[in-house]
Amino acid sequence: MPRHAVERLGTVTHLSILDETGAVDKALEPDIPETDLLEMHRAMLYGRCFDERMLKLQRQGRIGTFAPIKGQEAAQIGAAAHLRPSDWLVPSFREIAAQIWRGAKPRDIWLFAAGYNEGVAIPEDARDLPLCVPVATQLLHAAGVAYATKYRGEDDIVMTFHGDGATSEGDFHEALNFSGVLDLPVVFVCQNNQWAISLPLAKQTRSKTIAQKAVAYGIPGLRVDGNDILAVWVAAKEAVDRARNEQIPTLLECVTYRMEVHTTADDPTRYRTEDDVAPWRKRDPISRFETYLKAKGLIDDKTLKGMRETFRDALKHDWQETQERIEELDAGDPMGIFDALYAQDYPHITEQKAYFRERLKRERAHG
Ligand SMILES: Cc1ncc(C[n+]2csc(CCOP(=O)(O)OP(=O)(O)O)c2C)c(N)n1
Repeated sequence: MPRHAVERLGTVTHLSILDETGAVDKALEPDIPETDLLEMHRAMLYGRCFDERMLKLQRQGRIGTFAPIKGQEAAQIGAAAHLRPSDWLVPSFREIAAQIWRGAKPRDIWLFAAGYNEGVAIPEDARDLPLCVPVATQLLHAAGVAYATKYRGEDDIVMTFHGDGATSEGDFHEALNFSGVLDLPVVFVCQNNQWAISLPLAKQTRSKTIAQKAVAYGIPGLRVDGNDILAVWVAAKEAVDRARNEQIPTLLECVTYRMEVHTTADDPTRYRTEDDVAPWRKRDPISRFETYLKAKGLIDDKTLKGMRETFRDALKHDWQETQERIEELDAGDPMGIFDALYAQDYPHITEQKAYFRERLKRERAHG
């Protein structure tokens, strides 16, 4: 026969366990210890409170621009929950909840957002890369880190995050191909939040799903309700175990929604309406998880109110400390940005330093 199917490409599955009313599919419900459920809930709620606080700080002119996470807490915590401290987190720029889960301090996040290099210094023992603004470049960093991990014979894995917009970048495709062909222990978590600034998903790709893009690279692709922490947890566990035990990368698409502005420099009323957003308010990842936890008798309204108050007080205290530090700090020499990021000089960094030093000199000479 001159034309025949070469291969059955398989089916992309969509997993949902906790629906938007908080009802659970008993057959699929994972057996997660109660303490872990509560810890994940705490991280999601704290992430939400932190995000709200950060938005206020930006609106008051105290910090610079940032990318809010509202609505995407389940996608981040459900995935990051499987990382061991020695695993690697390679974020984009919208993963504050995951970064805090890994140990990032509010003070450092705020110092960075206020423009101080001290906030972006990588602690000696951390295996978290700093946030990465050039869209999709972090995916190649993640593949490289995974390659190094494998080369060293370590059993640590890499988890990297990206948006739906990032899948239109060449770096995304190179990273998936490289990881697939070299059998790298990496999990690509796509937070498909339906928007890349003002560009809706329908204009981003003709593909029905993001997960199916994995098929082209011969790696597993999974799609989950990204606002369902249980579904994200189950799928991410599968992906992390596969990366660790079999050195097989996975593309995990979490279908979610960007409830807030793209960044604080954006005005979404110019390109989407309340009718677009309203259905997603009902799908909020935190309230549905709370319904589930209440049904299990693990939390009640009084506890929730207390948690919010505790977080609010802690954030107030943390901001006071950050402010005191800002007063002590001199914005200083812009060259310091290199010191915060690189442990040693590499030839291309030396070159960039020389270029930047010259440029600063020229700019200063011209006032
Ligand atoms: C290489 C590159 N091109 C363009 C931009 C400007 N930019 C910043 S965020 C963004 C959209 C990213 O969308 P997506 O990947 O879906 O992530 P989201 O912002 O929704 O989390 C663009 C185009 C950039 N930062 N880097």
